[in-house]
Amino acid sequence: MSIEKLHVEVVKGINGLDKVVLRESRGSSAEIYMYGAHVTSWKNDNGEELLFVSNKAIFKPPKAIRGGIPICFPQFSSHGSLDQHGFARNRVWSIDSDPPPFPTSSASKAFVDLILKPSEDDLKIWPHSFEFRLRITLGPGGDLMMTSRIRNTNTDGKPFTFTFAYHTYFSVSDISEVRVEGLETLDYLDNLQNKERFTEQGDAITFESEVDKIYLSTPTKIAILDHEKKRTYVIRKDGLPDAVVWNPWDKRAKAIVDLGDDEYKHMLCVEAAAVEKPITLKPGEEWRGRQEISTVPSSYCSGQLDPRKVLGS
Ligand code: TA6
Repeated sequence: MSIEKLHVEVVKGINGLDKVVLRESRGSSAEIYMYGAHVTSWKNDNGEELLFVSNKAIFKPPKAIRGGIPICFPQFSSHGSLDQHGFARNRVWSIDSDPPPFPTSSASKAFVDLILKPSEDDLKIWPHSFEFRLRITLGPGGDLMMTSRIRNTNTDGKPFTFTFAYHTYFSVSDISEVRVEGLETLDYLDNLQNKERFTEQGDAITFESEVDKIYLSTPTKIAILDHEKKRTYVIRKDGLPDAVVWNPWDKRAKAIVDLGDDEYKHMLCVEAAAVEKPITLKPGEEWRGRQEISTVPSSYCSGQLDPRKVLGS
């Protein structure tokens, strides 16, 4: 295998769909379907899968893939007139062979640039010209970085407005044993209570029933502590003030056709997002939203994981 192919390769995935495989020398890897620019796998140096993808996921357009990292654009959830989560997750993206330069170039050779432009049909449901460029990079330490650059290319002089999320499904050993740190005491909109606004109480976020909340004005760093795996996911984000936390729990999981009845136990969505304050771009303007996810081993400290060690670093 050539050096380039070792780091970036386009192969056929499920149902003959094209996917890009990124590999780093130490053994980590990531897989991205061109359908949706959808990250469906992110593995560490030991080959352990870090993202949840349902056993019942349907890899067939127009259904979005259940799990991994769907891109929600130009609409998050039902916050608008488009179908749930917009259309970027169920369009076939292209390789962007000549992307405009990034201000900082990464040391990694394992990256891919993808682009989505609206089709004639897209313009009928969302009448705005745009260029959505997405760079996905696997860092030398196995961290996964995603940078979205969205530009208004309207020639009619009109601005457009959108909401956005990286709808990341993290793989967890047991949802009941997981804590999220960094969102405590923040305000959130509760999707299970007519999107009403509440303030989070208590120390950390733990899970014992369905959760579907949009935390507002969140810090740039959030941690998911998986006690059983002794693993902590760290999410760093930029340009994305909100953080959505979702787990469907047992009843709702049963109503989702492409999710196994018990699979909710092994997934947690923590989604870097811009929802409460939609983004408006004038023609020629560009928005940038970035998420970086990584893992650190976490150990017990008098019976509890010590989040300060994680969030303080
Ligand atoms: O991000 C949370 C959410 O908007 C939930 O309300 C839930 O419906 C979930 O996304 C999954 O949406 P999907 O359209 O992929 O079934």
